[in-house]
Amino acid sequence: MITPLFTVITSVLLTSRVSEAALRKYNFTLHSGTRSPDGVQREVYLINDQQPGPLIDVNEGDDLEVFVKNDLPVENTIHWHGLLQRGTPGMDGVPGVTQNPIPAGGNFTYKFSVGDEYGFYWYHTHFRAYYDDAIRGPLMIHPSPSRTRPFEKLAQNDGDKAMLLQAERDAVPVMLNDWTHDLSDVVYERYFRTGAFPHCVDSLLANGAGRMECLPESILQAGVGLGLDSTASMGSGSMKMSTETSSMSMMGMSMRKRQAMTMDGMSNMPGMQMTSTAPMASMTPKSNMAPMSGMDTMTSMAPMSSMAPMSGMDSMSGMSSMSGMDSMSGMGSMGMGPLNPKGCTPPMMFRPGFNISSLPPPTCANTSSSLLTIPANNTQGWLALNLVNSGAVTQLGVSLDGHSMYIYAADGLYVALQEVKVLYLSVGQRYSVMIKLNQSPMDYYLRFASYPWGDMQQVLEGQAIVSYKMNTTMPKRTIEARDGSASVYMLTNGSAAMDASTLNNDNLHPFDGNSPPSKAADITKVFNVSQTGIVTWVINRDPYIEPSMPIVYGNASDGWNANTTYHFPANSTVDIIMAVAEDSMDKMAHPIHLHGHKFWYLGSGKGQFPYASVTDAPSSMINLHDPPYRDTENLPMSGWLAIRYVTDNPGAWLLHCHVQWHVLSGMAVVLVEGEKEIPSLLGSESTSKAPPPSGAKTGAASTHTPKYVFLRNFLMCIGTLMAAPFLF
Ligand SMILES: [Cu+2]
Repeated sequence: MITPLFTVITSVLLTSRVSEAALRKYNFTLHSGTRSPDGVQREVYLINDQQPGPLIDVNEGDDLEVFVKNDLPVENTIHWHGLLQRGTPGMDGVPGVTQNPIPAGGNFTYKFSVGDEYGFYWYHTHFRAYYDDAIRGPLMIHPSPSRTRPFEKLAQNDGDKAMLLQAERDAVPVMLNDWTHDLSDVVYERYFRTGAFPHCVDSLLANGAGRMECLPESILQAGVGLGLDSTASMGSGSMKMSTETSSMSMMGMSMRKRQAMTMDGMSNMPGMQMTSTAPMASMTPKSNMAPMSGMDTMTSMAPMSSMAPMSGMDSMSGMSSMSGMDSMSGMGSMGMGPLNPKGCTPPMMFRPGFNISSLPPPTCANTSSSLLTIPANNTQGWLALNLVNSGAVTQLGVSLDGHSMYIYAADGLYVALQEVKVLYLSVGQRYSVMIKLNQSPMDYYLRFASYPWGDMQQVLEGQAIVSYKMNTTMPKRTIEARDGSASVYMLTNGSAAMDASTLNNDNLHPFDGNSPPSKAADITKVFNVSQTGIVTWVINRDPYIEPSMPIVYGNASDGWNANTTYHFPANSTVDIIMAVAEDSMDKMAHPIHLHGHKFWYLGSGKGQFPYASVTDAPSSMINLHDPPYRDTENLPMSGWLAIRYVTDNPGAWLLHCHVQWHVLSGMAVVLVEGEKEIPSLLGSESTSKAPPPSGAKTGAASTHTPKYVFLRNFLMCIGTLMAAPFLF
């Protein structure tokens, strides 16, 4: 699975680090509070009074001990997203799989070593969807100095190299997430009761800061295509319209045969000043189509050759008469007609007896809450950001006005460097990016926008500000407006502006040369991913039901022999081929996350995977040579995804969709490996918890069938409503 040279290097590194390993201790208190992260007040769940939670900041090789006191009225766990928990299968923080939930008023101490893992991760509660209520935070493992960095090639000299390394050391964690004004329990109860999938959020936050920004009526009427017109009557530019038109390019996943992206993009174009406001329309005529996902069936749409980028929202008010969307009238049946005041297409499905009037009327009111400001000291040359999509449901496009981003790590690990203007993050994914601070000293928007996927869409953009540290004698220019600016690379609907380069997911080759075992897999599992009911989503046949006793406890657990639990022999190469079932009620994409492992992303594509195993597939379809190695990858809409991993980490590991409403509705399985070794690895920490501490009985009750979930949610909502007058 790993090249011999890599193994040797890793062994040397490990050996050299052992003496430096430190024990890092953190104390977390989970509690309720009231916050207005986007200008609208609501109850939030906080860690140490913070949203997001504290940064866990450790070095490669360190041991970590996190004491979690749960002062919330609900159960919780903390999962360390992307960390392998090698040798500590009881510390992964999944209720019913690796531990009992921490009861209200209870506590639990997580102890594990980060070993030879490094890079940017995040942690979040894995109980229900409570991370949407803000039980989440960033986790940074600083790599050993002896590791070679992919960005070192950006350095012209030793001084540059030192600046790059310092920028990496100072990298700013930026947690991006969608945000709703209701508690997650309320959102899920509404979904379960009405069947209306909650894809429509209220705002987008960066490190817990954002604002409500309502779209003009013209865009609401125009729909997800923004009403951009093929006649270029806006005269200010064009939207990048990939001929692929599929979710593939938008979701950062890709067809292996996709046309190579232009990585240098606009930055190499003569006369292209990043801060200029030169009309982009003059640059390159475009006839490609907008890469709006869910539009695979729309490739026959009339070309909208030069769709205007969003100029500032105000200037769009004259767009209502634009006819660009006329050719998209067929979208009505796909829910792509006018948008509601939140910028959303209407729900596609309801339970019998429910309809749009069953839902709270969508409203939007502008707020002026402050945005996250990231200081950038341009005397230091470079700024590094650690980006994560820590949201519930929204896939995000990200760009920084006027700057390229050099992607140097994906899901923590170093990758072959890519220069892009726009990158896409599925829920759960991380990217580390290096930014050269070579533009006019001023403020620049870091934009993050919901990009459409499947038939449920929302036009929504949030911003943070990257602010160059100023020499006081120099007048500071105001922030760049969107109006036709060549320095704005992404449109409000998450599309890349004309010729703005986007991340090529297939090219995230591991920088250390790590590659999968080349021989055929010992086990190939084919999982049909499907919506089998309005509120039932599954990975193969059956909805996942949280066991009342953790699966790591062995066959005493009610989940040990569940239909959604798979047992794999130790030290085997496993291929998992997931495909959206042809009879799935909805064919949307799913960000798939595997616990306990990084996996090699061998390939993805449209339709069903046409072979019995990856060995039978051509190399244009399956990459066994230098595939990306990560922990979260997209299963494309109406498509397939193939991953490979080696069962070298005894434990019970959840494989699930990271969309919170999907995993709550059953979209998960548990993969058990090395089962004979698990008991000896649980240690006193876990065994002392069996039987669970007093109060955890409610956790045991989390053996929730969907029906039970509904009942519990419903009762909680009623309880909340009844208690409301006393709470506020
Ligand atoms: Cu999903």
